[in-house]
Amino acid sequence: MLLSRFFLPVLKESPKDAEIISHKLMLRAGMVQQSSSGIYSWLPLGKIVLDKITDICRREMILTGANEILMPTLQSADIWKESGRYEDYGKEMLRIKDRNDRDLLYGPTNEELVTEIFRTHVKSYKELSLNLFHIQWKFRDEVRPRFGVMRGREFLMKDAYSFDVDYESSINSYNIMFISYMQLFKKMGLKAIPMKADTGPIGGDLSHEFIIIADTGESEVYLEKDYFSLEDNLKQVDYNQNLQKYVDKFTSFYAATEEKHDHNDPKIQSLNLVKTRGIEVGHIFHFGQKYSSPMNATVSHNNGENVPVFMGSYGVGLSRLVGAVIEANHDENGIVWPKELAPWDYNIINLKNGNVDCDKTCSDLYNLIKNLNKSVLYDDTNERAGAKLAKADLLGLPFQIIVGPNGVKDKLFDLKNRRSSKIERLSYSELSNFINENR
Ligand code: 5CA
Repeated sequence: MLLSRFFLPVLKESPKDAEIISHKLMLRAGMVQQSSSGIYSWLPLGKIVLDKITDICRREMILTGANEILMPTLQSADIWKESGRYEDYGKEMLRIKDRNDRDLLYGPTNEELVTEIFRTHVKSYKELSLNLFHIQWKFRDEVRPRFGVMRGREFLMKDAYSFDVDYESSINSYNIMFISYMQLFKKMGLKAIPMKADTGPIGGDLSHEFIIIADTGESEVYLEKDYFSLEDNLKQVDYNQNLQKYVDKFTSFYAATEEKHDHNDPKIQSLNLVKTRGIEVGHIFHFGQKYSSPMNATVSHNNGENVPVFMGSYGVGLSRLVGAVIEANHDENGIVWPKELAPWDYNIINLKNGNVDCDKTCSDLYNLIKNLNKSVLYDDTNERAGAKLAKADLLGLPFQIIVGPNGVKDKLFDLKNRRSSKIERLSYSELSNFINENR
């Protein structure tokens, strides 16, 4: 991508109304624009990252055997009256009337709608297990939308719903999702921690939040010191095997929020705990027959009896993740993307646009990188060198290749690693070897 052709409305000043660093950086880097309180337009740079996160999540869901569907944002109030949640949900739910005075709502979550789809079509245990997921915008009229896309009113969620004939197989489906969450966050280059959680308005008897560590996170967390070495050992698992032992292994490590646990708790002292902070990026629930009973979603068991189906639901906050990733990966100069989520792998910076040698060298490098199947952003604008370098740090691509008139004379290039800030001076062949090997 040529920067001169890319719509990147970078802000020079730090936005005053943004409270946290990820929100400030997302506005400065032209990733999003607020449209009204807690509601954002996604500009090209933000959209690229949101799509990368969404793709990784989607691919992992498909690996588990889940089926992708797409339910609408607007739902009929009738099914929510059936489940009993229409009144319970309170002011967080955006209620709408159509021209015929029918009650609609903008979905804050989809348990009811997916249960309605299920009960229309599935009648027998032979068709189970089934997991249906979708990726769709949600609306929750949060009392205090804040922190940009991290606590929005409109936000993008991946939500999956499992259906099983009995409790045991339903727990197995829950375990599959639990492990797939560990995998998908790892594939995003993030370290996620599962934590036992309250079930809130979704309900049920079993629930875990997945949080990623960031100093500025909303929840205080105690974490077993060796936890991440355990996570590092998690290879791609076979979702057909019994996953209970993996889940037990992860949950045997003690992670707890401060509110729920006492400092003097002997369990905390007996383990090697580190105090840190985190952001909730996923939440899974097992609620059995909570929706299937009132909504009469039953299947025939192999003993001939009809039973309400056992369900769980599994959410990932895709738009929240964009903010959370930045919250966990930045320095004083800007964003530092994990390589898995970087909008491009390389950033070529032409320090003297218009200089024939610089222009030629940069466009050769640009073609070389593309031919090696790596993605590249080329700053071919006429801005001054200092502003270009600052912008490159703000955008946070993993590697910068800095091309100026002096280096070009000697056929030498500066390769900067954004995370470590280390700069190496390389010849053209050293640079092309580096790009080739750094897959
Ligand atoms: N139906 C269940 C699971 S599918 C559900 O709605 N779970 S949830 O309420 O925990 O939401 C799932 C995830 O969406 C959360 O873990 C969080 O990452 C994200 N999320 C929730 N509220 C917001 C919000 N206001 N802004 C941005 N992301 C949010």
